This record gives sequence, structure tokens and C-alpha cells, in this order.
Amino acid sequence: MTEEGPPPGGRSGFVALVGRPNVGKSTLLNRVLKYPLAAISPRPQTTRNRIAGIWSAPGVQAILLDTPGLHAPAKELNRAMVDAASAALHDADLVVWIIDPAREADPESDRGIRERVERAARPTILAINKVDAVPKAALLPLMSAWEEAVHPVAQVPLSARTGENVDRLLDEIASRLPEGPPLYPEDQIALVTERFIAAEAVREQVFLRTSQEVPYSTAVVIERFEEQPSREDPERRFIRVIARIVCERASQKGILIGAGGAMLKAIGTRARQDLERAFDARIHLELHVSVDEDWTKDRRKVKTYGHFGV
Ligand SMILES: Nc1nc2c(ncn2[C@@H]2O[C@H](COP(=O)(O)OP(=O)(O)OP(=O)(O)O)[C@@H](O)[C@H]2O)c(=O)[nH]1
Ligand SMILES: [Mg+2]
Repeated sequence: MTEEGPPPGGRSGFVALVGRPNVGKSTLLNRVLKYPLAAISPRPQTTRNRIAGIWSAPGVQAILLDTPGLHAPAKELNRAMVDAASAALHDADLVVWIIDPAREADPESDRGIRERVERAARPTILAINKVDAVPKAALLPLMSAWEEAVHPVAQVPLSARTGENVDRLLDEIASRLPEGPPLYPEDQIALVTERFIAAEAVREQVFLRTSQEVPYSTAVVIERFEEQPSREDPERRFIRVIARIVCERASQKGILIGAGGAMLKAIGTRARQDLERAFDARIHLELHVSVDEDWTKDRRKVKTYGHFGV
């Protein structure tokens, strides 16, 4: 916030978090919200669509749009991902462009993203993430190179993982939002459904536990999401979830199920634990696996399985 603080009517607006795959956009979103909303993994292209989280502070509300990493799309699925990121750029009042200083020291290497960001013509804050993983001495020359090439309205070196300097980024965001009242109740933290969060928790485990093409061929469909009264603990919510993991080949189905069902069990156990914490509920999670050949290349199926439009 600026020295004067927010105007009497407050500030509010939409903030697009954009950048290459794997730079830490979702980690930053979850850190700000203090809630595991978006799936995070060491693999690029984890996020597939726009995920809106809400950060509220006295006099300020920012709707943060986490987006898929910008990349050259090869399949229909990737095209839909990049479209979702581009749409978020155009819906935003403010852009936070996140870079990984270990891989993007040279601003010229990010021309494709730069063109998109420039076309959106929004005030842009450059967030230099993962500073916990680079020598501090490397940051100054990097920041002056980016300053010269991109002219961001502010640059904030930070670590989404440790939380270092994230408050400074929030101050920069808060002082640049348009004037206006909060758009959503102040205790609301997301614009997505619990169903979507459940699907993402399962998909996150697939990304963390399988390799090669398997995570990129997988989608998760929630077939049932039922809240029921709990007999043992009437104070606590009880949610019954049936999810289907869709992959593209029989061989992938074999991997996802694993020897004696071990992989599916591991995915299900961890996703259930994560959801119990996130929802503060007791969860019964049932998983099934099915094959839908080449769904990632089929526009219609990408729409169905990709949660686009959540
Ligand atoms: N060292 C370090 N690692 C980080 C930091 N932020 C994120 N990461 C790691 O970077 C990897 C990618 O993080 P994500 O948040 O999934 O990145 P993303 O930009 O959302 O990636 P996509 O959804 O694939 O575009 C994960 O292994 C994170 O733990 C950070 O501040 N420091
Ligand atoms: Mg992400």
C-alpha cells in the first residue's frame, strides 16, 4: 500500500498471474491465500485452466487469476491452456509476470510472453520468484536488464516457497488496483467449486507420482460429490467423492492402477488426506480409471475433461 493507504471506498480488481510453465504461479497463489487451492508439482504444465483465488485485506480485494504457463501449444489440450492464460491477461486490471531467475536471466528469451503481455496493455509487475534458490548477487544485473527491456511498474524479488517478500508484492498490487468496493464477501477465498478442488487434488497426485506422458494424458472427472450427515461426528462435514481418472492408453491405465492397485491406492490416500485438511471434513474418496484414446487431441473432449470454464 502507498503511504497514504487505500482510498476511502477501497480498491479492488482482477490480477492475472502469468509466466512460463513451472515458475511458481500456483505456489504463489496458494501462499497468498494460505490455502492449497491450485495443484503444484515440479513438472511444467501442471495448471490447466484459470483458477481464481480471492485475497482480501482491510480496504483491498484482489481476485488473483492463476493461469497455465505460457508455452507453444502442440495439442488441443495445450491450445486450450494457452487460451485460458491469454483470456485472463485480458480480463485483468493488473498483471503479475512471474519469472524464474535461474532460467530467465535474459529478458530476450521470453519474447513470446512479452508480446502477449504488451498486447494486454495492463500495468505489469515483474515478480522474480525462487530467490531462495539463486545467489543474491545475480539479482541486480537481472533486474536492470528486465527494467530496460520491459519497463514493469515495479519489480519484486520474492520466494513463493518460503514467503520471503510476498507481502511486498501484495503491497504493490494493493496500491495499483482500481478504486472500488470489494466484489466478493471478505471470507470467500475462491471462485471455484469444491468439486473442482477435489479433482485438482487427485490430479496433483498423478503429477507427483507418475512420469513421462502419463500426467499429460490424464484428466480427473468428479462423478459424484455428496455431502452427507456424519453419524460419528455430527459437527464435522462428511463428503463422499467418486472420481474417475481418464487416460489415453491401456498401458497408462496399468501404470495408474499399479501392481495390485498400489498406485491408485497411494494417489487416493494422499488426495483424501489433502482434501480432509482443505475442506475440514471427513472424506470418502473412491477412484476409478478409464481410457479415452487421444482425448488431449480432441477439442470437444478437452472441453469436457479439462474443467475449462470453471
Ligand atoms: N526453490 C523454490 N521453488 C519454488 C518456488 N516457488 C515454486 N517453486 C517450485 O517450482 C515448481 C513449480 O511450481 P508451480 O507453482 O507448480 O509452478 P507454476 O508456475 O504454477 O507451473 P505450471 O502450472 O506448470 O505453469 C514446484 O516444484 C514448486 O515447489 C520458490 O519460491 N522457490
Ligand atoms: Mg500452476
